[in-house]
Amino acid sequence: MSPARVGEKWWKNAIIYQIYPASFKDSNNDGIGDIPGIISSLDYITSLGVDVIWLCPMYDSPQIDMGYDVADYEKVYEPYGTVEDMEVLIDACHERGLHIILDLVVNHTSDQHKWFQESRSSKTNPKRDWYIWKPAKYDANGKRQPPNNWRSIFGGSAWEWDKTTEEYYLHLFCVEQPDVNWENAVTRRAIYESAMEFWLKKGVDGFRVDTVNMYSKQPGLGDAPVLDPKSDTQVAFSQFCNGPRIHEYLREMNDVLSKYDAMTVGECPNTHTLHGVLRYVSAAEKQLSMVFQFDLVDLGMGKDYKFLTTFPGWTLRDLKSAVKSTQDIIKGTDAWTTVFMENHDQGRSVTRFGSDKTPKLRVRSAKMLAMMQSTLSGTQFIYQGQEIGMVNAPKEWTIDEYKDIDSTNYYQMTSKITNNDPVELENAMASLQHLARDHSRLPMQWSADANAGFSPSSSAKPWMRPHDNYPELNVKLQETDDASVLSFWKQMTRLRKEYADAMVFGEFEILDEPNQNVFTYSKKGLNTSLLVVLNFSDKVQKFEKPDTLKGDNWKLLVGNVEGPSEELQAFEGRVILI
Ligand code: TEU
Ligand code: CA
Repeated sequence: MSPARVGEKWWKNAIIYQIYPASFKDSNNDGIGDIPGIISSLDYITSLGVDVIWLCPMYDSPQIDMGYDVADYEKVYEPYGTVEDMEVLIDACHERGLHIILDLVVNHTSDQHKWFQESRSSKTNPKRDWYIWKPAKYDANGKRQPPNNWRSIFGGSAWEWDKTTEEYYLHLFCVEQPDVNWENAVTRRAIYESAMEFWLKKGVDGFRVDTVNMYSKQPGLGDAPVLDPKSDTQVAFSQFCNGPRIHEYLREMNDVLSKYDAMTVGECPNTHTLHGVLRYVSAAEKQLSMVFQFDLVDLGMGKDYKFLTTFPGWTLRDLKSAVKSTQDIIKGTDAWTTVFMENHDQGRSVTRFGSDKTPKLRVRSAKMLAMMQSTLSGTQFIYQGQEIGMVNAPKEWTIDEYKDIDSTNYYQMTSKITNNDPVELENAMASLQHLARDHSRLPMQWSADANAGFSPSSSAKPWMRPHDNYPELNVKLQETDDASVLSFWKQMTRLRKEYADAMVFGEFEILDEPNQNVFTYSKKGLNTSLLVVLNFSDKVQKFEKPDTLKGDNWKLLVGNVEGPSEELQAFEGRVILI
């Protein structure tokens, strides 16, 4: 990796490739991706021009939330492999000059973790206070009620009644994911040792930190404001995101991480002010290297509940302002930012922000999005399959193909509330087809062989159905095609290194804010300047040349249409060097 600016941290100019172990590559025909499968794909990964892999949770887990419910931080989920396999992977990455980061999931554990098993066993157990326990409240009719009205992120109350000790415990996510009590200093130490230092000592280079802004809850755990009077639970982000002690905790955590010079990228949902984000990522604060802001990936989601929306649910002006809010974090500050459009919690970006209506538009819009991602400032993240332009599951697929708890909860809730109303269920399916997390979890499409080449044998049955389009959309086909999305991404990662001054570190400015079809922005580095023009519509648009392009002081660095003309074709993009 060529550092673009002297004295900058290595991770600023890095491109990080995210791997979802269950869906990446199966080595032993059980239909589940595994660590040996990742090891065997490292040459492919390095061929993309990336510098780091981020591995989603591979820890021992009952997999209620696909490993984000950790039962033991120091063990590997058996179908994925062993701790020894992880050691091999870490070494194999380092031999190739790749860094490797893991997912740090410490807002909650699985209810199968031994800490929780002890905690729930009695009120006097020494680990009782390691989780958040509260007695019931009783309403006017003497009926038992949860301690407050918080809604879980997966729907329903965030509190679960536990019969053994007759108290409720808090779970911001699913029932099987009890929240850890971060106020207990002994618990925090145990987390640092077991979840962080165990792996740092084995050589991992850092962590993606799950739900990093939820550890500190508002003192007293009071009710959230009632915004939805018809419901007995309420959206409660204001009560559990960015709580009063969060920055103290993160500084303490950083004391441990800095002993290993580890990088961190924290997940920072529901934090919408510049000031709020800066508190996590300003270098002077010494908390996190960078965070994921959700402005862009939340586009089109329902305000109160993500599935309560209709496709596409956003305008280009919304997208511009979402991009701006992540780019402005570094303007005149000591902070750093990230660029991403996909991860394991999102639908595919081509479906959401481009077009998957025809193969031609799919390929072209995937390349246009690659141009946008590659020219924005910050550390860049590519999610497995994004580099070949994978798209959401087909509209015809029924709920049986959806495996994620977030999706199945929503469908079941709709069916219960509406008494199986066919129209409502059809709407629910339309929402899932748009926004379900399942889309990013379909098996990686390696080849046109059976099951997309995900498992070695054609008789293996992948844990999720491969997308029907794999015969024409796969790595093998694209590797030998210069015009493929994959070849284009490789070109963009090369250009991003070459023009890091403007692409990675440059100052971002929108030039056509009111335009609802075309997104034009400039990136000014210390030595180079770029102009990026992206037609986000499926129609021909006028190319409004900005003043900077008068004369012959510019050249087209890259584009996605043969012989660009005076007009912009549907989903055409151009990156121009000035
Ligand atoms: O996600 C946390 C999060 O805030 C959301 O992205 C959430 O998954 C989404 O809103 C649900 O609709 C992280 C992980 O990325 C996710 O996979 C886990 O389920 C979650 O934490 C719990 O650990
Ligand atoms: Ca396997």
